[in-house]
Amino acid sequence: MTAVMDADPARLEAVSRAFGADPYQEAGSLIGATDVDAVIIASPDETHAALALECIAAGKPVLCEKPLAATPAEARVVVEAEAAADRRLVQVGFMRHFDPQHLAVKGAIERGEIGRPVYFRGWHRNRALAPFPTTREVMISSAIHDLYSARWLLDAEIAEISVMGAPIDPDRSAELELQIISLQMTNGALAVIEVNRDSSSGYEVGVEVVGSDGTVTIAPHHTPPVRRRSAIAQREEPGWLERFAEAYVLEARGWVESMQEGSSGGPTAWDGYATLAAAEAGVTAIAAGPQRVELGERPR
Ligand code: ISE
Repeated sequence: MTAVMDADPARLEAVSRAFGADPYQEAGSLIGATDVDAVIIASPDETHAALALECIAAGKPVLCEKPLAATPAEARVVVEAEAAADRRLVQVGFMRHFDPQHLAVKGAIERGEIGRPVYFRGWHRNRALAPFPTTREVMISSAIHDLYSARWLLDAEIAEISVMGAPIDPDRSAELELQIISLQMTNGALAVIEVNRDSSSGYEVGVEVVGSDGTVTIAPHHTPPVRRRSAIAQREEPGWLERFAEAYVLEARGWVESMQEGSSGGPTAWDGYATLAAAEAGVTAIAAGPQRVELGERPR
């Protein structure tokens, strides 16, 4: 890591010193630096699109944390800018794409072990963490991962989204921290996703795909059960950094290797746009009922 920029001077100093990376006060000068070959964007969501566009303009590959942009329209501008550059430059940080447990599910589907996938069931449970999320953040910051997984594992776009929401502890927050999302996919498959931002236990993400000739369910990721004094205990991870620690490393390593090999893997700018468009439609659906997801033409 040759350079780092952070708006927090103390954190910038600490990371710069820990990794021997040149500290930058401003992102544009980091992106333009001659000894910077590629960029990871892990800044606040509303800065993602502009920084990704700067990377594309500089011709530098970029791994951009989700969401790709603050709005689908901004994400579409990134998609078009990459298409105009006529080379794959953008990967979006849907790290479950690199999680071994999710890849095992994807592999079973690709080997035809369940026949034609017809139904995706997802669950995504977080422990309550301050600052507590708004209804919109539950969808855009959390459910966006599950929407990506449904698109990825069913190999189809989301045609229509419906959402029901409820507060979990109204005394703590009136926001809809529990959201049940129903999808109809462009290939006719269906999906139901439960997103819960105040799980009473720990952090858990699960997927199950039902096919025409079988069902595949993600293996549990918890530590092994311990039996003791007539009780069985299993430790759940406290949060996503622990649960997906391996996936984050595999994501970054795969991104670097794709650049070294000139290959292109992982979630694309289009994935970032299409998944965000579905999430935005989901926010609307909470109050307005089922929404069609209109993506427009995908650039060649
Ligand atoms: C967070 O931003 C993430 O990306 C995590 O993967 C997700 O589990 C969490 O709910 C989000 O807030």
